[in-house]
Amino acid sequence: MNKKIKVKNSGLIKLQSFNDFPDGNLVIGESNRNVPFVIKRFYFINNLFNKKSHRGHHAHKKLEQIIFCINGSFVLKLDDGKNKQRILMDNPHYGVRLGPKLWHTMEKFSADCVILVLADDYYQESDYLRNYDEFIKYLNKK
Ligand code: T46
Repeated sequence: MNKKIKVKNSGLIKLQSFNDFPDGNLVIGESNRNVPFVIKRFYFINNLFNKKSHRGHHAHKKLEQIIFCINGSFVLKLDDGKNKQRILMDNPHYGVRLGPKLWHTMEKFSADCVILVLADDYYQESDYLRNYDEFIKYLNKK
């Protein structure tokens, strides 16, 4: 995993962990501590058996999220309208902040990949920018 994030409205979140090898790892996130908001919603994505799957392809207007790959791996592509970055998500101890106005795409999933996302708000379709041109226009609005 590349630990230097150069796009805006992002950053790395390190979770606390206890390694009890060979009896497992315990990995912890807490609202307003290592997770920089109060978690109102979480969702996970699994069963990524189609190697050609692409997910994401959108940005959010206001939503704050942290994305983790808690098993397997995938490639997260970020684009703040100026800078682009690809991050290999293969370390369950690190999450990536998906702040507002950050176009994101997920691809190249391993079959055992499990993605966990923490969000600071409930689902609202009106918060999504699902068209790239609309996203660029939204960035230049204010
Ligand atoms: C994101 C990336 C990382 C709901 O009804 N409630 C929900 O909480 C979510 C997350 C989705 N949905 C519905 C909306 C769509 O009809 O589930 C369907 C699939 O969602 P979407 O195509 O947006 O899934 P992804 O994987 O492209 O994006 C998801 C999140 O939606 C998005 O916020 O940032 O994961």
